[in-house]
Order: sequence, then structure tokens, then C-alpha cells
Amino acid sequence: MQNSRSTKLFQQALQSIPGGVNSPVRAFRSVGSDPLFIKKAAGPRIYDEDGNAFIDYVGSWGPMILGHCHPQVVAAIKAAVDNGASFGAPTELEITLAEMVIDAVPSIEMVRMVSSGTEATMSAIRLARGYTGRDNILKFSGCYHGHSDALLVKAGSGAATFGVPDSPGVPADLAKHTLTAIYNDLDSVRALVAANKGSIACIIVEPVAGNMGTVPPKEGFLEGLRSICSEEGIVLIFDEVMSGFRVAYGGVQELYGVTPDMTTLGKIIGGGLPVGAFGGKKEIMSLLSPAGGVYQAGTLSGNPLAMTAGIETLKLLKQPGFYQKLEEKSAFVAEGIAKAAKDAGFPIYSTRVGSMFCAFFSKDPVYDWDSAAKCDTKAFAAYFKAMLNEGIYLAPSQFETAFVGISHSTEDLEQTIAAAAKCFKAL
Ligand code: KE4
Repeated sequence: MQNSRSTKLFQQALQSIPGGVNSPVRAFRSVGSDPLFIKKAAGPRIYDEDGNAFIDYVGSWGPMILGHCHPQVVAAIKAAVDNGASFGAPTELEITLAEMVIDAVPSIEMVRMVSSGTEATMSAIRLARGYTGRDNILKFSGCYHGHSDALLVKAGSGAATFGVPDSPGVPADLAKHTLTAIYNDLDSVRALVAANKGSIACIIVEPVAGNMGTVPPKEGFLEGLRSICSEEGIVLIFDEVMSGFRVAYGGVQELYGVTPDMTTLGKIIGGGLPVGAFGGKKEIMSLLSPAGGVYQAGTLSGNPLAMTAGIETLKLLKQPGFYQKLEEKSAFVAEGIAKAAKDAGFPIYSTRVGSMFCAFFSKDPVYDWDSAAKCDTKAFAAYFKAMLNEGIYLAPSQFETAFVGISHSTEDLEQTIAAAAKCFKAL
């Protein structure tokens, strides 16, 4: 595969942009190669600067569930921009999208728009702290909720229940308020809650984890979190930035029937434009400025172009049969890849929830960060590069999720499975 233009552009980007990218995972570091610079995309494909075409399973990390450049979404954005890109004033579009989100997710009675998932989770945590008057929060190893300081924290060593910074620049004094439990392990949650009785404002969780690879909740895990939070007066936040409108129109909470107190959203509700949102019970949301005292703001929050793209996207997702069709496509390709690995005698552990799927390079089951971290990331990197050579664009890290979109055709999925069969054999 010829990629001299991407290589040239990457060298140029390194002069003006830290690491040559505007978000670290794009740099392809964990797969040990230079990133491809993308020129355009259409439907299930992306096209790099050297004219190579790839079947895309990153989909901008989740937003492009309809495929790239859906004509209805593009037309709506084009029409909207003729009316102006941003006003910094309320618009009817914000009410329309808010009402669509509330209609889709019954646990959301009110919702505030922001411009990224990071803003959504950061603001939801502040609101939970304001609502409970408590300072500590609890998250899970392997779950990613964006890069606000309180969430760039890892478990304290040994018996220490307090968090320690997971990045330079995060003050230890702040990190200590973030407790870290083990995903799918309710006992680890109960131990932390008991050791910090009455001081935890919220538990934030990816109800289907997508940032350590795709890890579904074990039977009873979400229900257990729900009852612990109800018993302890802790706000349960489902971070559905990735899973919202992805695994079902109503997200994981519709699929698993567990109701959080707050939900964070992003990605799909912006149709590819910058967006985030957090919402929940009126009783909590009404504490948010200017209705209440918990401050939160944003110049481009509820941006008319992002609202337009989100509204058009959700209209298309709501069409009868959409998720059934997506489910069939997703099962076909995920099972096809798993069979290809098995037939090649290559051990992988395959997971899938709806159109989120992952091939863990592990012969053992993966159900939390520790088991995910045991994966053979070198073999994954070789697989990633081989699939790229076959025209298949996967997430450049073992600890990410692959996304199927409605525009992936049967031929695309068959081509992907055939490529996987060839690549697993060569590993
Ligand atoms: P953003 O700030 O990147 O819009 O959203 C942060 C975020 C919050 N919550 C969940 C569950 C998320 O998955 C994310 C962001 N996801 C990553 C993909 N692993 C975005 C890709 C990137 O960082 O470039």
C-alpha cells in the first residue's frame, strides 16, 4: 500500500501539532506505525491522501452509525449553515433535539447540550457533587470518560482506596477524591463504598465498556450498581457517550432494563459534529445554572449545525427495523471474524453488544481491565497492519471497539471476514 503522502503530511504535522495529531489514539502509536491522513469518506468507506480506500470500522469512534456523508444529514447541515453557524443564543433546534433525547431515553427528564463527551461527564460529576454535597466519586479501571482531571485517575496502590493521578498535571489532592473499582466486580464496589461511607457523590460507569475493548456487563452487575446507589444515596451515572443510540435507540439502559439517575451522551447525537449531552431526573438537573447554583456553560453548546446533524441522524435511527438490520450485520461480521480466527487456529476472545464488537487477542475470557491487559498487543498490532493492507480500517488499538454502520453492505462484511481469515493465517 502506497502511503507516501500520509507519511509526508505526518512529518509536517509533527512540526505544528503535538504528536502530529489532535487526539492521541489517532497517532497509531500502540500499533507501531504512522497514521494515515484521511481525505474524504462516503458510506462505509474512508479514503486516505494517497487514494487508498478502506472499509471503516472506526466510524469517527462511534458517531457514523449511518455511514459517512448520509445524503439526508449532509443536505440538512448545508441548509442550516446558510442560516448561520452559531448565534450564542437559544434556538428551536436545541428544543427539538432535547425532546428527541428525552423521548428516546425515559430516565432523562431534562438534558443540557455541550460540545464533547468530556464536557458531558465532567459536568455530570459536578452536578452529582452539587446535588449530594459529597466530594468523592467512583469509577472503574478500564473505563474512559474523557480527559477531565477527576477522571484521569487510577486506583491507589495496595489497600489505599484513594486515587492517584494517571497523568502528569492532575493534582494528587484532586485525584484522591476518585475511587477506582474493578469492572464487573460488585464486591470491589461494596468495599470502596463501605470504606468511604456517605462521602461518594456518584458512580460513573460505561454500562457496556468500550474503552478497554468491548466488555459487556456480567449478569447482575448493572442491577447491583443500581441497588448500591439507591441504598447509599449515590447518583448512578451511565456514561453512554459511546453506547447511547448505538446498541439501541434507548441505549444500554433500554437493552438491560436498568435505570440510572443521570446519563451522558455524545458522538451519535451530533451526527459527526461536535456534541455532548448530560441529562437525568428533573430534581437533579434543575440544580444546574441558571436554574440552580451548579455552574456549567459553553460558547458552542447546542450549536445549530450540530443540533441539525443530530436531529437528522436520530430521525433515521428511529425508522422501524433500523436496529434489527444493524444487529444482523453486526452478528454476521463479528461471528465471521471469530470463526476465521478459530479456523486459523488463532486464539481470540470475541465480544459484541449490538454494533460494538471486539476481537481480544487472548485465549481467556475478558471481563475487566486486568484480563484485557493480558492480551497479546504485539499480535494485535500485526493483525491491525495486515488488515489495513487488505483495505480494512480497524481501531489502532486492542483496547478500542469496532463499530458496524448501517451502510456496511453484505459484500463489505464478507470482504472483511475474508481479509481476517487471510490475516489470522499469516500471524
Ligand atoms: P470526547 O471528549 O472524546 O467527545 O468523549 C469522551 C468519552 C467519554 N465517554 C466515553 C464512554 C467515551 O468513549 C469517550 C471518548 N471515546 C474515545 C474512543 N475510545 C474517543 C476517541 C479519542 O479519544 O480520540
